[in-house]
Amino acid sequence: MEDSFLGRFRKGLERTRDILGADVEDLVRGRRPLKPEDLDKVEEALIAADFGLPATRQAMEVLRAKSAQIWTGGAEAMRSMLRDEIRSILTRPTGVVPFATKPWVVFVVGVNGVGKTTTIGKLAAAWKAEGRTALVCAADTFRAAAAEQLEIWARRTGAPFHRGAEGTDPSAVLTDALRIARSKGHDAVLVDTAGRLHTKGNLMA
Ligand SMILES: Nc1nc2c(ncn2[C@@H]2O[C@H](COP(=O)(O)OP(=O)(O)OP(=O)(O)O)[C@@H](O)[C@H]2O)c(=O)[nH]1
Ligand SMILES: [Mg+2]
Repeated sequence: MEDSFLGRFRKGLERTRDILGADVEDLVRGRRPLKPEDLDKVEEALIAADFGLPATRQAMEVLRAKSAQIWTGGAEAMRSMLRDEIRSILTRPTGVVPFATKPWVVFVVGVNGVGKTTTIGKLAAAWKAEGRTALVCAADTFRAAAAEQLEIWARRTGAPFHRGAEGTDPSAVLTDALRIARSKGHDAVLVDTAGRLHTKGNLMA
């Protein structure tokens, strides 16, 4: 495992670490005002380190606004500034109270094969054990046999199941599922969705 997966993972991050550790830190080590050329170089280094454009833009805004702090505090100030910024972005959304609505609707989304359908089976079983009923909705109308796989989980857990015909609009399937859940008084609707990359903004919307 170490050699195959973790080893490869570490190796994959090496380039990012080298670029951020050497190139970027060298630029801010000198304790002097950051010149526009320095900032351009930092931007290039972040892109080369696979930060991606949106994250790089965000990081550059912070670095530009706080370049005076970097000037006095050097590389360590820059590191802690970026660390704080990342932490604040990762703050959990507040106000999410499970089962605050009836039905409580949960969309399970993620990359293909990551375990969405299995997770729905587990949630349905766990909630059933707590005395709640969750309607399982097959909104993956894209991949062949996706609904059948979900139906197996619904049968195993004794959860009510709703699907549409293959290729139909997922939102139509969901609308029907919500209507059923409301009329039967189910506590939750678990929505299985077609696998997609989280970076595909149009498919996530
Ligand atoms: N080891 C392990 N395997 C898991 C886990 N969850 C799911 N799997 C396995 O991963 C494979 C894919 O799981 P699915 O639940 O079908 O994944 P999915 O995200 O619904 O896949 P798509 O619908 O194709 O996008 C199956 O062989 C599961 O048995 C887990 O927590 N641990
Ligand atoms: Mg699935």
